[in-house]
Formats: sequence, C-alpha cells, structure tokens
Amino acid sequence: MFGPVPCRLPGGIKTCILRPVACVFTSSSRMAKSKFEYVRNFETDDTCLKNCYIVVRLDGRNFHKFAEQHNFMKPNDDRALGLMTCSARSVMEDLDDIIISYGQSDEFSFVFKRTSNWFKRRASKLMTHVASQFSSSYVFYWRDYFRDQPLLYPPGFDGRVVLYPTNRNLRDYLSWRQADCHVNNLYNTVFWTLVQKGGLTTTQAEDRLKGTLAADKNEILFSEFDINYNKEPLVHRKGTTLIWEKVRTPVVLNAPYSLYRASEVVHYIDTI
Ligand code: DGT
Ligand code: MG
Ligand code: MG
Repeated sequence: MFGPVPCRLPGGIKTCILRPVACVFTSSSRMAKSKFEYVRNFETDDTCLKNCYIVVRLDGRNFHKFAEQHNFMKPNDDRALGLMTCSARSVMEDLDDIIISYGQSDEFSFVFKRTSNWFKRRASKLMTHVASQFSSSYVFYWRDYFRDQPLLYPPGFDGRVVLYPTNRNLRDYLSWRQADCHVNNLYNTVFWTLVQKGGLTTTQAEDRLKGTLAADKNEILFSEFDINYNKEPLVHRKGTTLIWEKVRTPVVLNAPYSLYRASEVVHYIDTI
C-alpha cells in the first residue's frame, strides 16, 4: 500500500519517502466470508459501565499554533469562543442523550445521561461521533464567525471518554474544568494587559507574574490598569454551559394549550 519514492536530497544523498498508493487486494470470492470473518473478534469491548455519566471531552489539537496563524485576539477571541459554542450546539442537537455541555478555551465537555444506551454505550462510537460532528461544524460555521479571516488548514480535535458514577463526581468534574478556566483566564488577562497596555515584553510580563497569587494579579489589574477582574465578561471568566430548557413556541394562535419544545440554552453559570 505504501510505495517507496526515491528522491535525492541536496548533497547527492539518496533517500526514500513513503507515499500512499492505491492497491487492490484480490481474493477468491468463495472463501472471503468464512476465511476472514474471524478478524472481527479482534475488536475490543469498550462498553461504558452502566449507571455512570459518560463525559466526552474534546480539545483542539495544537491550538496554540492555530490561534496564532488565524490571528485570534489575545487573551480571548469572542469569534473563536462563539464558534466553539455553535459547534457544541450542533453536537447537542444532532446527537442523542447529551444533557449538559461545558466549554472554555479550545475544549468542550459533553455529558451523556446516565441511562443513555446510545450506540450501546460504546466509548469509541460515542467519542468519535462527538469529535467528528464538532470538527465538521467548526469548519462548516467558520465563515459565520470569522468573516475576514480565511480558514488556512483543517483543525482537529482530540477526544477522551471519562465515566463518573455520582452526581457529586460529575459536579466536581465540571467545577474542575471551570477552575481551570478561571486560573488560565486570570493569568492571561493580567499577562496580556501588562504587554498590551503596560508596554512590557512577553518575557518581562512572565517575570513580573512569577510567584504571584490570585490576589496579586487582581491587584495589578486594579491598581495599575483600573480593571476590576470581576467585571470582565462572564463568558471569559466562567466558560460556557449549554443545557436544555423548555421554551414556549409562539406558533399556534388561540391554541387551548401552551406549546413547549426543548431547546438548548447558553448559560455562563458558576458551577463551583
Ligand atoms: P494540545 O491541546 O496539546 O494539542 O495543544 P494546544 O496548543 O491546543 O494547548 P492547550 O489545549 O493546552 O491550550 C489551548 C491553546 O489555545 C492556548 O495556547 C491558547 C489557545 N487559545 C484558545 N482560545 C484562545 C483565544 O480565544 N485567543 C487566543 N489568542 N488563543 C486561544
Ligand atoms: Mg488544545
Ligand atoms: Mg485546551
């Protein structure tokens, strides 16, 4: 399947690179089924334990570079955050049994209900469906958020599955991701304020923040730049939570009953 391609490096050194080439396997159609069927047994069982919440967390691959090359605003780019949320909405609308999702920076977590039997709770199926729906939505909706910035190359997202058996565990998981959001955002906010408004180089800003606690960072922002961190946008400080809510649909006039449908709603809540 991989054909060696001879090529010559500068200096006359000969080497080979591999490139994929099309290859047709031939076999007797009579024996195909019985002889090869056994390979199915090599598939491992990755069924998620019953009664647990299934959490799928996606994270952008090498987004440090992706953000630089696509001119993301620092420290937070609302276009990028909006596109992440839009892609997460698409995942919630198109896939079954997700009850809540939480996102910040280049990551999003999706929580499946405990009783979900979607894809027989197979971890690989759940994770790959979430990752591919999210990635294709990210590309599909890119232009809606980045009107003047072309998408230069296809972004990717890694995924993992984690099971949480209790409500407490799940709440602590979401709190953990939100604490991560808070710590990073406070640091990034002070760091980029020192650079953008304080005229420090990135190395100087890094040195200035070495060993500082949260209170010190708040103080730098307040006393030197008149910024009250607690008044910074909630979406940056807390991340984005998507949950389902019943919303009234104003479609039928004079109906003897109210019409409700489920719709996912964006919240910037404090889980911790
Ligand atoms: P990975 O996940 O190991 O493949 O590597 P990265 O580079 O994706 O690292 P990660 O996920 O720990 O950090 C997320 C990166 O994404 C971080 O370097 C900053 C960047 N990023 C995310 N959102 C924004 C944003 O709104 N603005 C800017 N300037 N950068 C962002
Ligand atoms: Mg990443
Ligand atoms: Mg990340």
